[in-house]
Amino acid sequence: MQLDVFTLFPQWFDWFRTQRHVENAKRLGHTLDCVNYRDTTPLSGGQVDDTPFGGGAGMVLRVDVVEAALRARYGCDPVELRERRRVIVLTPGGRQLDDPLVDELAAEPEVTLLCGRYEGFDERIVEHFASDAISIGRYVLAGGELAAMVVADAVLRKLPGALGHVDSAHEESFSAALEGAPEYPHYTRPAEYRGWRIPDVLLSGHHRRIHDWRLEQSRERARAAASRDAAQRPAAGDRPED
Ligand code: 6GU
Repeated sequence: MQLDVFTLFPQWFDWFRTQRHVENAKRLGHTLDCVNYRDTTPLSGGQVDDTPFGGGAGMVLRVDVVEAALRARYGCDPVELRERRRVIVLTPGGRQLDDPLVDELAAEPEVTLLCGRYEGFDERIVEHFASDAISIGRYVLAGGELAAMVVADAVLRKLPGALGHVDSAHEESFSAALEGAPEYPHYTRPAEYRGWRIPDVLLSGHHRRIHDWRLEQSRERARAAASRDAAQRPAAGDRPED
């Protein structure tokens, strides 16, 4: 996969690149490159954003600045680019990231993540240059960089060979192998600590029973999460978006 991140803060990704699975992905031939919008801005003084029409707080990333950055990188009109490449804007109102979406992105040969800053993007960027808009949850971050790292982390670790053990990304939380449920509990030595014993079944050496126990634990966690979410969710009609 060729993964490109457009940002005003490429140096924030220096730490991210040092992670084992990111280094492994690169060794396997995948790429992670950061592009600074400021390097190709057509505006003077390195300007990349502007005040919002209609007034209001904050600054908005300009559409001409993003077009220039995409053209310089891909050598084509960004309106056409999105037909052949996933071009994703990171924005709190986007489609919420989940395991199926991560799998979908991990199967793409080319992905571009566009980070906004301050009040975000001129909407024409979203409308005309992006193939997708993604959010990492229902809260607001100061910019898209941390969200881009979350997406990149989740996607890169899914690439075959990026994790040490081949099965590590197979039977994990929210995977199809666990019916989309959270992962079962893990234990390691010591088998007893302060009187807290690990479940006997895990010491039985009985693979079928261990598998069945784990699947049942996973299902139980899914049920607990569902009832917790139902209890937290305001009743229909009380939600601000209703
Ligand atoms: Cl993708 N961006 C920002 N700024 N805030 C967010 C987000 C993205 N996802 C959740 N909150």
